[in-house]
Amino acid sequence: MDTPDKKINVVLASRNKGKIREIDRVLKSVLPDIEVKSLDEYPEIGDIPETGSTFEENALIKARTVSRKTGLIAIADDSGLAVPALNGEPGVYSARYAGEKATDQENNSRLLIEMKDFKGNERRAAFVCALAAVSPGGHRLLVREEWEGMIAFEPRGDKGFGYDPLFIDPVLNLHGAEMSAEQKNARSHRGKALKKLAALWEDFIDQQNNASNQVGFTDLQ
Ligand code: ITT
Repeated sequence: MDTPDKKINVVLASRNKGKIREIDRVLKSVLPDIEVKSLDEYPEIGDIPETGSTFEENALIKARTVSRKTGLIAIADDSGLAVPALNGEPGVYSARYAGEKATDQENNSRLLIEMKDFKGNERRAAFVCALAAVSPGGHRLLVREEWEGMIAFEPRGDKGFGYDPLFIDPVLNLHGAEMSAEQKNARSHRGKALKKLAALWEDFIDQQNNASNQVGFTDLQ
């Protein structure tokens, strides 16, 4: 009798509900062999200080910390909005642009104020997403994707999260917060990064399996 393949447990190292919803949905379709556990199952893991100066560094910090504390593979997303005319701000500070505990609405208001005199190309922006997967043995997988668009003068839509109400996708000509989950995942920095991660996943798992077999072998010598 065939036994079904055992799913690989993976912890999603995020407490942002908007991100979690999007990541869960895409992972179910691109990596059906993994069981995604929530950080809520590990209340002892407190806030993880994001001390890096790049999205990649912060994604690795979050994934490494959660993998060490749970003994499982962890996937972390560090993302944000970069406006070239604001020298890349809010960048890695996107979640706290209007202050340490700022709401999405407060961050959006600050962005509109900072950009109030910007016209045309000065309103160009890109969402960036760095995704890191780290295994307890220290193997890592890191990918990055971007979503280019424009910042509107007024918010629109009630879907999504973060800066979605202000971000206009030039292809669909819709604000992020007006898009269905499918539309956003097909266009977004996160949707594209998740697909890139899925394409590299098998090699990542093989690497860590080979390494643990080798450890077993050396232990016997
Ligand atoms: P975790 O670290 O727990 O995952 P966080 O919200 O602190 O949650 P980040 O430091 O990566 O995560 O900050 C991401 C911020 O960037 C997020 O709070 C939004 O303001 C913005 N952002 C990222 N992706 C977005 C998206 O798809 N749509 C709208 N805003 C987005």
